[in-house]
Amino acid sequence: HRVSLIGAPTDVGAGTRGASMGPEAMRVADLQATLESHGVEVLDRGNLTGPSNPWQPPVEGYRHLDQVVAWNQAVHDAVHAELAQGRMPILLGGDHCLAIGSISAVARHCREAGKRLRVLWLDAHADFNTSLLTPSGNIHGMPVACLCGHGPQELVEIGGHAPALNPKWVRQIGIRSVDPGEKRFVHEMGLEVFDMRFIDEMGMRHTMELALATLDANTHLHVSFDVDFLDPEIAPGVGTTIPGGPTYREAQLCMEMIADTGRLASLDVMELNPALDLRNKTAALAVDLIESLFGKSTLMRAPR
Ligand code: DIR
Ligand code: MN
Ligand code: MN
Ligand code: MN
Repeated sequence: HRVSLIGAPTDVGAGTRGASMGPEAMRVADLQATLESHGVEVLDRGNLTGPSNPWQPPVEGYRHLDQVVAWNQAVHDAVHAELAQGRMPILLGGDHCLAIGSISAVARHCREAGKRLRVLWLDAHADFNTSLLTPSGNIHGMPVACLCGHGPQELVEIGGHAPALNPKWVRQIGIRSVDPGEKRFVHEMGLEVFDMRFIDEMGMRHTMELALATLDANTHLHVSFDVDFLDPEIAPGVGTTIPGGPTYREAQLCMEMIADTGRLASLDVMELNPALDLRNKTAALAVDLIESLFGKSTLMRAPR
């Protein structure tokens, strides 16, 4: 692997300030050296720049739409440039609205390179709101819908080709907070969601076997990791904590099974909020889990 770290220090899409400090917190938690210790070549491209957070109320169902578009355009260009050079981008967020820029770039690269795409969305939330469904206007609650073609034109068309994603390419894992209108829309669009009820009943192992089924040698696997996926007992440093998430062991297994596929080709690590963290422990946990994504395991073992 040749990895490029891209910092996107903004919280323009969120309802709580502080995710803008996420990239630096992951650097302080030693992300680069940790990956290098596993034989990964890492370039830190530094931070992207964009508009500051004006902290305004929503307009026609969107908060900070112009700022969100500017940041996503910057993310799109940066992520696509790394993929075009054969590198693996790791986007350090920043709030989860930036997955629109990141995943639209991944989808564009897959079209250009003739690859199949599979997106794993690890999150407490479905992020499938639209301006009409959203209770908050916060665009970090809308990226999956935008990527599937439901959102403002400026965001839906950011990769030049709309929609960026077919809902069939997406698997959501860990979901436990979906707004009422959003719930109907998830159902209507046929999104494949492995919610916490499913994980409780089937276990993380079976869940991941299903979510990772039908990958092949030509599949580009993108992981969009919202840190609020994790149980808040272990990961308090996020803006929207929802109880009842995966435990430390479940999260490790999830990451290790993704690593075993050998298909991981791009990654977002989003919504880490150092202003709400305790001595950077959520950042350290995120780095620990990223290590597992890159193949750290207790023993040498053959992938299943
Ligand atoms: C909620 C919260 N569904 C909203 N979304 C969050 O405002 O749309 N996503 N926090 O990560
Ligand atoms: Mn390309
Ligand atoms: Mn979330
Ligand atoms: Mn999210």
